[in-house]
Amino acid sequence: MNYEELMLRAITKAEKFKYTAKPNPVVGAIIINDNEIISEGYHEVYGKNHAEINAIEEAQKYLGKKFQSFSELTLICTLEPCSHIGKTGSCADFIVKTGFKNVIIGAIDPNPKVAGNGIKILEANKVSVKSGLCKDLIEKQNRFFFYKHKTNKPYITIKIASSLDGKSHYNDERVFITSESSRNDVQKIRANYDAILTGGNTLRNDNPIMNARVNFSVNQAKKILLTNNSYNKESDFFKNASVDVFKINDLNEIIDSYKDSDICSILIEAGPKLVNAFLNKGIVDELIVYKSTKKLGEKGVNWFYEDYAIENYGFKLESSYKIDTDLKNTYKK
Ligand code: AOF
Ligand code: ZN
Repeated sequence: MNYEELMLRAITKAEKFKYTAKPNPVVGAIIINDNEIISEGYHEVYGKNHAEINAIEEAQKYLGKKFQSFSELTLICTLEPCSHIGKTGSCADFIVKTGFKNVIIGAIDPNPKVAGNGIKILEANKVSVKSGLCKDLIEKQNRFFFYKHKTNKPYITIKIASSLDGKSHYNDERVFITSESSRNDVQKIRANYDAILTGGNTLRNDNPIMNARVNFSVNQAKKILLTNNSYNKESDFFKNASVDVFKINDLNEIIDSYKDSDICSILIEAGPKLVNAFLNKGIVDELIVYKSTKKLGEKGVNWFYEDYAIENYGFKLESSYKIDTDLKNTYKK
């Protein structure tokens, strides 16, 4: 059978679990004999079975029917089987114990707990391993996960809504700047991220919930609150959520504290002060600006105080398109 076609099938089908597997990567595994697919498995839900385990458990139903021993079969998996005992057991050990002799791997797991150790376990137990098939595609598919482990920091995106004249809000009154369609688009963006960060001012002024209100299943993001002042623990932000509260001012220290956690991406939704403070630190990777046709005028609070501020922070426009009457601009470094 064609390994590349099968790898592409595993990648495509794994994508379906993008929102429920996060902050873990999406992973697919396919078990074949010479002429047919015996079973498939996916990492469907964070904290639950890894892809290989689901595929092996499914294949066990056909033992003695479609095949006599696992040594006759080949396992194709998009990510290197894990070597660590995490929320579930080690996939590499389980593959050896099951009796496989042939494993085809897409990308090497960049998680330092694994990082080649899965392959070592397989090879030490006389399993033939080939890796690197469709590697680039898999790294792109799990871009936050690979970014985190390559750079030792989560991928950070700031999302703002701006009036045509570059304002954020009025000090004394709450206004919606962007259209309903843009606000629905934000819900989908939130669904992609592992954590959502805001500041005390936004919490006190807007009482936001900041979860992803979408019509599909999502492992909701962790919430992060940065504040030096008192806040209402009963506010909507805290409902059904795991919230980390920081009273420290060093933004690098806050982001650094996620180095060894599962969090691979953070979406910042905050006001101009905190947004500019993050941009000044140079630790932001992406900036999404929803720009409306509405003007707030003199009374409005500026997002930035200089012309070309976004460019001066080192960002380049990556994409720009209309959502209803708004413009969605995405900038990257
Ligand atoms: C695999 N197969 O399907 C996935 C893997 O917390 P745990 O125990 O679920 O482990 C999560 C880590 O395992 C994750 O960071 C990544 O290194 C690896 N993911 N490995 O063998 C899978 N999802
Ligand atoms: Zn595993």
